[in-house]
Amino acid sequence: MLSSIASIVLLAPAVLAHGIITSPAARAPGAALTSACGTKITTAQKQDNTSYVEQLTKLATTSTDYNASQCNLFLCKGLQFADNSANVQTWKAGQVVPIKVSMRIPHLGSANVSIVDTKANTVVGALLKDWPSGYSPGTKESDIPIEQRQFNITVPSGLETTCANAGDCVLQWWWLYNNPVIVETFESCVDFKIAPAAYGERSFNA
Ligand SMILES: [Cu+2]
Repeated sequence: MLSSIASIVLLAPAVLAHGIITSPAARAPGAALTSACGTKITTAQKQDNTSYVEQLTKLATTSTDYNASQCNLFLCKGLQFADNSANVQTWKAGQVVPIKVSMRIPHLGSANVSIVDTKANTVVGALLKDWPSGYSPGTKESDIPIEQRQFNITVPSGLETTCANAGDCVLQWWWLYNNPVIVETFESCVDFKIAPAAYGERSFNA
């Protein structure tokens, strides 16, 4: 009894943050994260898979093993493809993909879903979902409209080259809480590649 109370007290400081893609499988911390971003950032993300970017950039300033050239905390929170290579989705242009997001605590803000070219670190094409405001209202997860937590995206065409290989592109869910005193940025990434169009689906110039 006493020991269980003690462990609750010990766990209390690890406040859980708020958001992550729960389906398809999103990037998670592993050995590649440690080598790119360092031990502190990896431990923080292992303790809380919904941590936010600003917690991690703060840890980076005191991490001797943080490698800025390998760790971009504003792309997938620094999480690495090598730690998620077993969970690569294979999609085709035009395919409708259901996405599920969990937000443990709502924070009214903005959000979007995009495809990011990971080498160039740029969004490719149009946003697949865009909530410029009004995202994640309320005080508990069930207050958040279901269409903000479970939605479909349609895989765009024209990515067959840019996103041909796993690791070259991610689907990134991005959620920003930006009030006058606190900024919290949440990111969660799904690895995918685009399957080439089947032979009969290709168009040729005669
Ligand atoms: Cu918060």
